[in-house]
Amino acid sequence: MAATDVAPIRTENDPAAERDHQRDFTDLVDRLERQGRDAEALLAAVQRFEVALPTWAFATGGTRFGRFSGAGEPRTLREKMEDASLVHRLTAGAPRISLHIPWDDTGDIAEVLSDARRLGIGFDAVNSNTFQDQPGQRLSYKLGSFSNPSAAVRRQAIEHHLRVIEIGKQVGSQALTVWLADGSNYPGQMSLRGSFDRVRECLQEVYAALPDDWRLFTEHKPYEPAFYATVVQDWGSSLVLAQSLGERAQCLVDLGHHLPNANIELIVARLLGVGRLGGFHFNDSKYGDDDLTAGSIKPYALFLIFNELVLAERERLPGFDPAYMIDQSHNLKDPIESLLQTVDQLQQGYAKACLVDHEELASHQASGDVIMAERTLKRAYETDVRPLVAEARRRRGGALDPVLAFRASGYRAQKAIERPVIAHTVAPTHL
Ligand code: RM4
Ligand code: MN
Ligand code: MN
Repeated sequence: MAATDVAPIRTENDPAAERDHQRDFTDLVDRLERQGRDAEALLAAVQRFEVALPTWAFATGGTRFGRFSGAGEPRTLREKMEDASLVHRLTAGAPRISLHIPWDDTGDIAEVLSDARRLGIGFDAVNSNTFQDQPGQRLSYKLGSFSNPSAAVRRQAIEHHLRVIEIGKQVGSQALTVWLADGSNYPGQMSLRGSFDRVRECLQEVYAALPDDWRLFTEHKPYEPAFYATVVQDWGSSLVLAQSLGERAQCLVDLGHHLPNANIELIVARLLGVGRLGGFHFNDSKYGDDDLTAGSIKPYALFLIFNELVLAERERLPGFDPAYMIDQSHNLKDPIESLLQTVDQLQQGYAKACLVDHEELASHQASGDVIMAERTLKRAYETDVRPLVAEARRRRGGALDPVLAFRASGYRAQKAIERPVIAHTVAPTHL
């Protein structure tokens, strides 16, 4: 088999697992129906749930202390796309990738498009990168890009964004995500107001260059690499930017980009309330921008976020159209396995949120019944929806258990042979 062919994957052929699944699913349908829920409608909702995969999450990640690469990791965009298409086939819920430029700028869009067609994947938001200097780059971003006091550096950063939009147009993206590392490490290093004004001015120019059917997502992050003051530090700064740009500018919420104990579902509710929730970078964290597998640390918080989203969906909130994306770094787990786990966790979180009886919740809220209101949420959260999401995947050609199907397939061992490590080829993402 050529290295570019899609490896055949036996999704399931374990009769015992199949039988157990049928019994578990029938039991769950029975339980749901006793609660007056329509299991088929829930299945259809889970089948509609889609999330985009980040190309930068397929190679082994690292920390600033080191990187421990795994065998068979992808070395090129084509190989990342092969892995992405496998994740989609097993989960039936991840049909698009999110490109990061210049990491994914191969210089040959026609080839990227033909690979994407062959692999059956599409393109979500494109991401810019002014947080690193690239080889041969004229001016340095060491002291900022859009916030840089030098007009020439700002111009270079704007030009980069125009190029990202150009690539996005060619692959059929409809959104640009801008995360800026701009900020300072020491008081006095930069003007706190001036730097924000400069970012806003540059973004206005980028926004003006967006195609009419595109959105621009501003992504905030409290610290790292800036350790004293980040320019787009919090959702308030992100919202100010989005509102000053125009209707098609919205905020992106990366679940790891909050100071400890922030109530992310509340932030989501606020952004929804003003029509500025653009999308998500799903992941999980214990301390900071840890980029861990979604649902691995705070699954209840993930459910509460989905609860806000499902409520907005049910209320048909005007303009509600969040872009769901993953942003993770895998420095210990096999990246494909982590992404399979992630999509499964998101499918479960979403399914549980779909189980919330919002009418009942509203009536408990109105009568001030705190216990019953909380129980309404907990009843949904504590339902074991695994048979439901497994069935949803299976009906769309995916696997009952994506991680086990992946392990049974021998894909990684095959790729370890096809993808020998070539020195200096793996982009040091998230280092
Ligand atoms: C940042 C941020 C961005 C991502 C980069 C690689 O921390 O989360 O979304 O593009 O990492
Ligand atoms: Mn992110
Ligand atoms: Mn991040």
